[in-house]
Amino acid sequence: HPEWQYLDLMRRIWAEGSERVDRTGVGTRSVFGAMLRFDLAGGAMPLLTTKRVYWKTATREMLWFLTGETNIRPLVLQGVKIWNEWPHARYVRETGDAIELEVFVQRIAEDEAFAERWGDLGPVYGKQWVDWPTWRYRKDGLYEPGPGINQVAQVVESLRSNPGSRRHIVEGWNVAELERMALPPCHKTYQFHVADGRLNCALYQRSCDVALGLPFNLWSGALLQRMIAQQVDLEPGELVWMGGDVHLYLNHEHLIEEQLGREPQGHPRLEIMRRPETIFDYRIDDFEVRDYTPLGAIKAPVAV
Ligand code: UFP
Repeated sequence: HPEWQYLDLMRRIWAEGSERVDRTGVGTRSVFGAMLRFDLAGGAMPLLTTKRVYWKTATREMLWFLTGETNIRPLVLQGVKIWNEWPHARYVRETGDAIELEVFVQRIAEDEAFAERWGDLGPVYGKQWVDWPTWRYRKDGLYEPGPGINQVAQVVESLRSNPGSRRHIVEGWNVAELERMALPPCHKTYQFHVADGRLNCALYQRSCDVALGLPFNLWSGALLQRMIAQQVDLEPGELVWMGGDVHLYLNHEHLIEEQLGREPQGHPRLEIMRRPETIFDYRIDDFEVRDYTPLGAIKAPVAV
């Protein structure tokens, strides 16, 4: 079962990882450099079955990326909570007003002006993917903003017109803008590759929280691959996931021990119910997961 790759990675990091103090102060065990491979033929997805993964939440996030949006408000209004901690932490830090996370999120939902001021994550994934900023020089020697680059649209176009290319890349790591991002991109590079009528995808993740982040990142990477494959009329191929600093937080011990005692359950598949006009026209109802009978969810605190 392909999920053993995930469980083996988790086991290895917990047993052999180097203990290090990380940015969050929580502490991790970490290995540097890891690879997982998943064959998406027949609709198979890297959706963990040893605990329930909220794939609809991850799907809503992916669709939000594709809109170019960087404010958490549209996610909050859909009940997606995954990005809430970051703007909340910034609000508390910058205003000194130590309001509860729930109260902060409620205000983001109800007060559009407040959301405008405090709900933005800076130029994170969505912005870089579909509107990478450019600059051009004016005659007077000053420069002004040029048209943004839609990397996702360009990759779809290049996969159609020049499938053999080795340059099908969507990049999130915009060095000049890192400082303005709430979190520099973790799943920073996607490369696509066409062979034998199949669309492969390599995903490079510089930093990976194996317990809480990776289950989402695997689903989302495969989802993007599936949507793009559909748009360019190719069969889904392999997802090759590569991690840089691949770690487990020390306060996730209960999750790790529980999950490592479990075994994979069946083979979930993703069905895309419709073929939208473009890569930007997918909706949450277009996705259905079949044969997903996971073991129960395991809660653990996210390190901010
Ligand atoms: N993280 C993930 N996947 C993501 C995401 C964050 O694993 O998609 F946005 C984790 C990795 C790390 C932390 O534990 O969040 C980011 O911290 P840093 O920027 O210090 O690497």
